[in-house]
Parts: sequence; C-alpha cells; structure tokens
Amino acid sequence: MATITNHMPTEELQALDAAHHFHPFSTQTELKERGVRVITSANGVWLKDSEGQDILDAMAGLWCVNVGYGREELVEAAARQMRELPYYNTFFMTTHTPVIALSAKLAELAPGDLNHVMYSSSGSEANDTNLRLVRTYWAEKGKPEKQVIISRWNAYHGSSVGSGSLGGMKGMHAQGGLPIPGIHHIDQPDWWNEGGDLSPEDFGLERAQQLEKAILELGEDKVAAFIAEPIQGAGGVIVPPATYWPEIQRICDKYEILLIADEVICGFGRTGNWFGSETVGIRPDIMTIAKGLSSGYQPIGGSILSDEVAAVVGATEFNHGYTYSGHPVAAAVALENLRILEEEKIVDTLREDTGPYLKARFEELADHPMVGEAKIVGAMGSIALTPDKASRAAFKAPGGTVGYMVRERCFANNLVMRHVGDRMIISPPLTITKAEIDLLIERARLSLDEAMEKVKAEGLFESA
Ligand code: PXG
Repeated sequence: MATITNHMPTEELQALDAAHHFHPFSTQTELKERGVRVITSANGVWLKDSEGQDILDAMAGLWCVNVGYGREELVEAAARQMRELPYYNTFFMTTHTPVIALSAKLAELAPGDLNHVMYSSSGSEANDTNLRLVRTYWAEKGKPEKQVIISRWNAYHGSSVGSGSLGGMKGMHAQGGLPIPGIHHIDQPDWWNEGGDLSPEDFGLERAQQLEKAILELGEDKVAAFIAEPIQGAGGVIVPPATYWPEIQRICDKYEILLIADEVICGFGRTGNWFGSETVGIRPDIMTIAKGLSSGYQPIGGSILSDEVAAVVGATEFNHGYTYSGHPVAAAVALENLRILEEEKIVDTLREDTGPYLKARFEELADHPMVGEAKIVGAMGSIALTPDKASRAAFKAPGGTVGYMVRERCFANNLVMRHVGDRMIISPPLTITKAEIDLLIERARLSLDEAMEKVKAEGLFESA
C-alpha cells in the first residue's frame, strides 16, 4: 500500500477513511456520503485542513487543547521521555520520576486535601475507577450497602459501560444495555429548558433538593456518592443557577455522601480557576481529571482522592488499574503542560483579562433575534437558540434541527462551534487572544444570520 500523507488529494483521503475508519459518535453512512474534513495541522487556535483552509477552533479540539496547538515544549517533553524511559508500569512495587513529579504537582494544585492521584488514559476510565473506588470505600468503612451512585440526566461522564451508565445521555443508554444497576439519575439544573415559571434561583434550589429526595427515597444507608460536572459541558454548557451548588454541598455533607466532581472539562483553567470546583465553591472528595491535564497532547486522565478516601481504600489491595496508568510519556507531557499553564499565567490571564473580554463579547450575541440567553463562565459558553426569547420557546422543528443548521454555517465560515440540540457551544483554547475573540464573534454572528434566513425560508422560525 502506498504511504498515506497530507499531500494526497482530499477525495482520496476521504475515500480511504470511509472505507476503513469507523468514527466515534457518528453515522458512518452519512460521513461517507458527505466526506469528512481532513485536518492536517494546527497552531495556536487555528486548524488547517487538506484544502488549505484556516479554521478557528472554538472547541479546543474536544474541550481539551487548553494551551493551544503547536507547543514545542510539549513535543520536547515527550521526545525526551521516550528516549529515557518510554514505558514502565506502576503496578508491582515500581514507580518512575514523571509520575512522581506529576502526582506531587497535582496535589499542590488541587484544592483542600485532594492529595492522591490514581491514573488512567481517559476520563471514561477515570470515572470507571471512581465507580469502583466509592463502593470499595464504603465497603471498607463497614457499610457495604452504600452502593448507589446518584448522577444527573444529560450529564456526560464518558462512553464506557460504567461511565456511560453514570452519564445521563438517554441516547447512549438506549444502546448496549446501559445503565448498569445501582445508578440513579436526578434532573439537571437547566433553567432555560426546564425552569418553567420558576425564577432561576428557586429552580436551582428545587433541582438541588431532588438530591435530598432521592437520598431519602433510596435510603441514606444505600447511597455511596453523587457525581456531577461543576458546569455541564457536553450536555450543552449548562451553567447552574447560583443557588444550586451550595445546596448540593449541604446535602452531601448532611447525609455523608461522597461528592465526585467530574473536572474533565472544567479542570485546568477552563472556568477561570484551576478547577471548576473552586469556581462553583464545592469541596469534592474525588475529582475526575483528563483532557486539559495534558492539553490533549497525550491521552491521560485520573482521579484525585482526598486524604480520607485514599487512606480508607489504600488500607486494602484495590484490585484495579490499567496498563497505561501513569504512563511516563503522558505524565511528562502533562507535567510540562502544567508548567506552561502556571508560568505563563494562562489561568490568571483568562480570569482577569481575556475571560472578561470574551464574556462581554459573547453576551452581545444575546441581542441576535434568534438567540435567547448567552451564558459563559471562563472559556466555556453557550447560547440558546429560540424563535421567541420571552417564552423561551422551542422551534417548530425537531430539537436540534436549527442548531444543526447554525453549525453547518459555522463549518462553512471556518469556525468550529458545536451544537448540542438547539444550543451552540464554545470552549476555545485558553490562550485565545482578543483579536481572535473578535473574529470568533464575527463568524458566529454571520453564521447565525445566514442560518436564520434559512430557518425563516423553511417556515421554522415559529414556536413549537
Ligand atoms: N467526563 C466529562 C465531563 C467529559 O466531558 C468524559 C468524562 C470522558 O472522557 P474521555 O476522555 O473518556 O472521552 C468527558 C468527555 C462532546 C464530547 O461531543 C465530550 C467528551 C468526549 C467526547 C465528545 O462534547 N467529553
């Protein structure tokens, strides 16, 4: 077979891809018909495709390239580590310096007494770890009945059997026999879609109190943990009302329920602090990390455990781990990524300078005739599309139809801005400049205008 390179014609690459590459979260036949975009290189916030187009990546890949593309230091860190020690495991009484250094650094950065890291190669694996960890924790504490984990509908915690069950994506549960037993879902704090006539504050409280109701119904002695993203990402960047998290923390404390903060998206600066838990003011017992930990340059994730959880589970043999837990190359790259984030003050700059600018510019989109609310925290934001702002109505079309139409225009205008149903979301590299923010907003507005024309022409600009 001939060598496949970026210099081949796009159609040939597309044909080979269609023939042999089975894509995640995709309808393969649709990809084949339409032809996928071939990304060939990237720098900063910019992607280049096989047609030579420069595309503004307002999603940082999949919410992960926090320091932006093209950082030579990360390449060097990987090469150096591969030369020195490309692989060794951390199972049988062994360790290595990259994993020691990364663990010490994470303990320093993580809030409170979150001081112990168990590694994986992804967020899904880390949440599978958490599932077994919290159940083992309670068993070791002499309360083996405390097994149920409470999660939320429309949460995303990964795609494996365990993490997909923890998540609350009904489309995922419909395939392959999920969720596994012992997981209970409550409603999400999505005021725009589900708040009805309640004020956001009252609604936030009501949704948090669902946790208390669930604990009382299931039995306090049966519930092990509550898992949630500080701010839901894949569910559509749902920013909870300010009343929500304090009430959740109160309930977890009152009933001795472990709190797992899934920081896979929120972690490493995304919300303007190192961790989303700090932004929403919670004290988790376990944090799930991945994505921004290495800015996506290497696959690495993990669970950061409190002193108490680590002590209890650590007193017995925890029969769990992955071949690549604490992989030296991934750990070395993650450590270098943390150095860049810290020394270049990327999180501080986002919180104090570019973040407020992005917020101001992003919220301007709320004056667009097809946009209801625009919500953004740090560098994760979303806008709700609606034909009627006052009533927060849905369109006269199946959910997601209009979102898809806007996304198509974004794609055509060389802006990666995703849709989740009829919300449009952004999560750019944290290093995005003000000039790039201006361009992002300009392209988003143009795409909204173009899509709205089509929505109107097709008679869909009406309330359902
Ligand atoms: N938790 C959260 C909060 C996530 O966002 C995972 C866990 C799982 O991580 P891995 O590394 O196993 O994928 C995620 C992943 C999307 C999208 O379309 C989001 C994710 C993954 C793939 C697609 O928004 N988030």
